[in-house]
Amino acid sequence: MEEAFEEGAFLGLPRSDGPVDIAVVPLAYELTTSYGMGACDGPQACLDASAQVELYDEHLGTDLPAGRSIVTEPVWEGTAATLRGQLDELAGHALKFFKGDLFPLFLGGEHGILPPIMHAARHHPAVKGDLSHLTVVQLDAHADLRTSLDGEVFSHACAASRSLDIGVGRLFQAGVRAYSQEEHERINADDRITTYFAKDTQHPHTGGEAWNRWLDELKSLSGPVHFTLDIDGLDGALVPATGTPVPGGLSYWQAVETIETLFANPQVTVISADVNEIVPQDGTPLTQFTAACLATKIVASHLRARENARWEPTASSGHLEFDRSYFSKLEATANSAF
Ligand SMILES: [Mn+2]
Repeated sequence: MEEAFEEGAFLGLPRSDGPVDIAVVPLAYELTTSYGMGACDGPQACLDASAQVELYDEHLGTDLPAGRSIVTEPVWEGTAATLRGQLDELAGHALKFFKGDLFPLFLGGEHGILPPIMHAARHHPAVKGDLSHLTVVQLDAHADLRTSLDGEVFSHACAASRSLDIGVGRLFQAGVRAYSQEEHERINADDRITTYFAKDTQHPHTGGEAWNRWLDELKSLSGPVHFTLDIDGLDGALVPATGTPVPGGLSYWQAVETIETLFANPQVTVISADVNEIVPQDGTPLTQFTAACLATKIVASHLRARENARWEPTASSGHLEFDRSYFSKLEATANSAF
């Protein structure tokens, strides 16, 4: 059966009436980019490229949306005058998708979107108001564990450190191959962080063993998980237009295996995901198409989790008060707090 096609929507899927199962949430946020620019236009480029992704999923055995409702939200853009004001706006926008009734897939935008998404995730019923219940699984070339970059504590280079600082319980990273001494020291000092370095997992002779340890790590996780995919975790050849492409990264199939293994873990509920640092590539759609393929893999893996009763809608208690000026208030104390 030929479905209607909607220009600019994820996989070209038209909006349907009734309850939403998956919300694709584009976030045009780019305030702290340090090298290549263009992450602001990345989400729409990824949505446009997704029109060329095959709808058939071999694990589902059917075409997406597989009888489900996948809705593409309008592109979000911040309007506040300050960076912290925009983080508060972004968190307020993300909050709508953390009621437990649907699965949100955020498309970025620079990696600085992660802390406000985490602040909103605090309100997911499975997280119960306490981010220490939440584990973040991150694929990234960078550790994103700096204290600050260019004087900014909410830089994309601090996405993981700030997420831990605002309360995230555990962090598992792979693909990491560009990091500072300070970040290396934090990896060693902070018990909440487990890092698999690309020099080990991509080693030409012993990489397979290290990679299997990473997969075992994913299989041993439990509880609610947010998956954050910085596309520069992939080898730079696959995503040459991303803000900071780095050689020696993960293969496409390693990213796929990470997604499939994580979503297949019966002890884990993946409550949300983001694909970030997407930048439209001129001349070839390779960067945004790679991002679109992996976003599709996330969606298919979530639907498979539903099929196998590993994800069910949960009702929000709604009692927890949301702090709409959380990041603005941190501003005054940022230097001392972090
Ligand atoms: Mn990153």
